[in-house]
Amino acid sequence: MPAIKPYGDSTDDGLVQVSFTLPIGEPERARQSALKFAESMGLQRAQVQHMKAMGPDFTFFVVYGASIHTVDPDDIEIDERDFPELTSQEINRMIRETLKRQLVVVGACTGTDAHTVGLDAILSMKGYAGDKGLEYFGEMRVLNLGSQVTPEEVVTVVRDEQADAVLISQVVTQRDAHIVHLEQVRDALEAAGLRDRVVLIGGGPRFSAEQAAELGYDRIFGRATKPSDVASYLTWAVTERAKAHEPEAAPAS
Ligand code: B12
Repeated sequence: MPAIKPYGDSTDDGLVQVSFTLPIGEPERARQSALKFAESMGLQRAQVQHMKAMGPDFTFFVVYGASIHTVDPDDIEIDERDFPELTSQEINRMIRETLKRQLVVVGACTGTDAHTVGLDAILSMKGYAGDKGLEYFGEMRVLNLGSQVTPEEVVTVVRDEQADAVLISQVVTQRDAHIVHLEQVRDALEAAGLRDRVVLIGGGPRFSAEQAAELGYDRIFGRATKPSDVASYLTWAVTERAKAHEPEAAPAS
């Protein structure tokens, strides 16, 4: 496929609309600064379509212009799903047959983060976007610890409940809080000798799957995650792990 440009009014005209805020109040200087900034972003024939003072020292802009840049879709590596998509029947059956007990899931928003809607979307029976959450699965036992949970509380519940999986949600990204909070849970589980006993999953709107390795998580889920994807991954990962730890069958005598 050839390199492509955005489509505005006609093929390859490159027209895009961007919005941003500059920390400047004085209107004409702000407007010209916005145009100059747009030009330095590679926008030609830029026009300020909308500008609005945001208090005395800030101005919000919507700028329209023709981008000089192109993108070749063939250069892009798509993160292929590396776990099977399972139906709810398959999920319950796999857990029953492999674990022979319920799969125990502990979920929490840790640190200062009080955004629980994303975690609830994944865990609660009502789910998200027409998809049922993990509580829907008869073979899963879900412990939703809520928000502002400490890593130590997570460790205690994981140990007491002999959890198979830990799901941590982080929404606020200011000062990299989402990264720090995930690392704290990982470190606390490691210090307690529990890290290898659980499938550790992080999630939130500003994460991407590639961050799992650098954060020492088994999987990271980002924006608009479907609960059924998490249920499929979790079941697959926990049952694969259980099979790998099964004692070898004694040879027939
Ligand atoms: C609702 C909301 C709140 C509510 C939260 C109520 C609650 N019980 O959750 C309240 C009013 C308390 C709140 C407070 C604050 N908020 Co707020 N809030 C939002 C808002 C409007 C919606 C978030 C939401 O519910 N999304 C819907 C869910 C379903 O989406 P989601 O979280 O992305 O979750 C999905 C995926 O990410 C993923 N996922 C999420 N977690 C997990 C976990 C796992 C394990 C997995 C697998 C997947 C997964 O699956 C979910 C389903 O697909 C957003 C703006 C926005 N439109 O997004 C701001 C927003 C998140 N808030 C923001 C801010 C700044 C704050 C405050 C700091 C404001 C303030 N100055 O006080 C405080 C912080 C409070 C705190 N200590 O955390 C900023 C965050 C900026 C940033 N990037 O850091 C946002 C983006 C608004 C903004 N544009 O500035 N907020």
